[in-house]
Amino acid sequence: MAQERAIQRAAGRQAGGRWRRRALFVLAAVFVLGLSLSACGGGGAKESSGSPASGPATEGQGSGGEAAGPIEAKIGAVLILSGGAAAYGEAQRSGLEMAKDELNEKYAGKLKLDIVYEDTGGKKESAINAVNKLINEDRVVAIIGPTLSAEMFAAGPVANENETPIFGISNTAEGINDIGPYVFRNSLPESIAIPTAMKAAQNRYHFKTAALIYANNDDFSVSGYKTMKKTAEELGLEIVAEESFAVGDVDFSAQLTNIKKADPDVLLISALYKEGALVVKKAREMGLRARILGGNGFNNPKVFEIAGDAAEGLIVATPFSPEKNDPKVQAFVKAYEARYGKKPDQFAAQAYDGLTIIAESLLKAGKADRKLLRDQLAELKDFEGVSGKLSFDERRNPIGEAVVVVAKGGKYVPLESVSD
Ligand code: 1QQ
Repeated sequence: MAQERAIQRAAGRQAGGRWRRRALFVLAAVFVLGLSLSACGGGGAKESSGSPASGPATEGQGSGGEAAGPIEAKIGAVLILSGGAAAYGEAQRSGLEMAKDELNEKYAGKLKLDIVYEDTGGKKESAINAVNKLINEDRVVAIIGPTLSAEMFAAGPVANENETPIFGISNTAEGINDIGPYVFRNSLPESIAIPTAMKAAQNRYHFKTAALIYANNDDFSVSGYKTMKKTAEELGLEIVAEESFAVGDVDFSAQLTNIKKADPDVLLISALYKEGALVVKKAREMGLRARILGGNGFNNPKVFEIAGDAAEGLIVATPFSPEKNDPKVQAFVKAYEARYGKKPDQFAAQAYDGLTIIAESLLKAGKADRKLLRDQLAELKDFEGVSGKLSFDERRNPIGEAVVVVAKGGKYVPLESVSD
């Protein structure tokens, strides 16, 4: 018995020793945790206050006082990375990744960019959810995208109400900037690009009649259609047919039968690349003789993949051409080709410029602060990007120029460089 009690006491002492050691360990852990929490306490307090997102390292930026680390800026990118318009988002992500790496290297020690990607699949609800997540959970300082104007009309107001800059790199519909003061874009509006293309084509081919076809459930396509119609009327063209379809449609025979009957000199198409290229293909298969002119949706190489030879002669306006004889553009094209094995399109170029504009505005702002960034963006003037020179008008709309290109042998070349 005595022996048993001695064994129990010994066991109790051992157990007591273990508990004491555990208690000491827990105390030490709490102490260390407390220390590290207080070290970044400013960042934590700032985030929960609902004020503009900024990492702990941004504290003290712009004060001119003690040296702080680089401005750490988390940027959201809301892109179409899946579904029928994914080629736009893929080009945009490539442009953003390249810009991010170059900018982080160029501004090492001053600025550290991080991008959080969200895929919308081209759906408005997904764009709204993505923007909410980026603002409230990821606490980004700014959002790039969404890809489509339709998505921007849906999700832009959410960013604007939350006073978070949202920067369109491919929204070309009318009215984007009217969403509010936190909404920007560097993509040339169709109201500038389409008339430029139509006037250049008219000067060369002297059309008398026009037909129109467009996607009637997509804001960009509807806006482009309105601009095309208005410009055709201003140019004195007679509109002999007007047809529409929905995004996702694959059979356009009924509409093109009507258009063929009307026999226009020019067919104006306002559509995203997939449906637009299928319309071009079918129109040629049916023997339509008209010249074809399209909007911004056609500025992606997928058009050539889908339409094949039928794309030959297609006229489009774009602010970016990889053929442009400008050292800045050629350096970009070379670096992009080396990295991705293909030439950049306009969507990659505008994404690349978009992130560069945000980075430079953040440096001017001095810290990753949503409001300071907005104010700097609004001041942008004469930015020399790969997609051209950019300033904003008083409504933050881009002022820029478009080049008119025509499809020749599987790529776009300047209209003025061809003879027929
Ligand atoms: C818009 C467009 C599309 C072609 C972008 C991908 O210009 O939705 O505004």
